[in-house]
Amino acid sequence: MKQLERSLVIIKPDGTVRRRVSALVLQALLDREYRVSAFREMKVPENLAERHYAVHKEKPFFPWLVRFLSSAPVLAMILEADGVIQGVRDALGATFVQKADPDSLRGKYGIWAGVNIAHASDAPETATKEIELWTTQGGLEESPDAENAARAYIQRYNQGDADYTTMIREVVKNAIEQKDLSDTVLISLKDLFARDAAGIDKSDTDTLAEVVFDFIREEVVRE
Ligand code: RTP
Ligand code: MG
Repeated sequence: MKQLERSLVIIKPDGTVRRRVSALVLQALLDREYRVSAFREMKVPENLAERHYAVHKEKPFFPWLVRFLSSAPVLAMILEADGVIQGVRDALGATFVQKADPDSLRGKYGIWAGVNIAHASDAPETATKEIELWTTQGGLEESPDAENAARAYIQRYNQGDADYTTMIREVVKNAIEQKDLSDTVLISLKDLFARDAAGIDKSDTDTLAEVVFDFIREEVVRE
């Protein structure tokens, strides 16, 4: 029997701490009829984040990217279907949030630039490598229960109308435009990332806020 194509997909910390947003992203992926063969909420150790993004090791943003992925829990999963690799990337949209189609998942829910709610494998060879890495080093396990775990996550968190995307984007955009690196910005980010973060430690949502604040600082200093 031909094995279905597989993709390693991660809802990054900025997605996962916004519980309803992550449930909506997950729902949108499952609506595309992908099979979920592994599903795990987890904190990413820095050495796993470094290995996951090893292709970007020489880039100036690499240390920031590793801190971002490790800041707060993520949802790591393996999705399976013919064409799943390109399909998930199409659903996510362009890497940089401002360049992503407004109807794509990054366009709807991404925060700013590379703070873009999700990762997805970009080719069959990288998918194989990433799945090997996350199953051997990240405790991600293939299981017949994975699909139910993903559906239970959606059921639990897709209620209500919590979506702080616009508010968080406004804070980031205003801070960059006004070169505002005051405590008020950091405090606002800490508040917003904690609002819909059921079950996630405040220290983790605070760390994510600090990582996003560092991104703002780099943007302001670069100009
Ligand atoms: P991903 O690997 O996370 O699925 O994203 P991608 O393929 O669309 O983009 P890639 O080029 O692989 O970049 C990996 C992640 O690094 C961050 N990034 N920041 N500051 C920057 O210039 C910059 N460039 C990339 C983003 O979080 C991006 O998703
Ligand atoms: Mg990539």
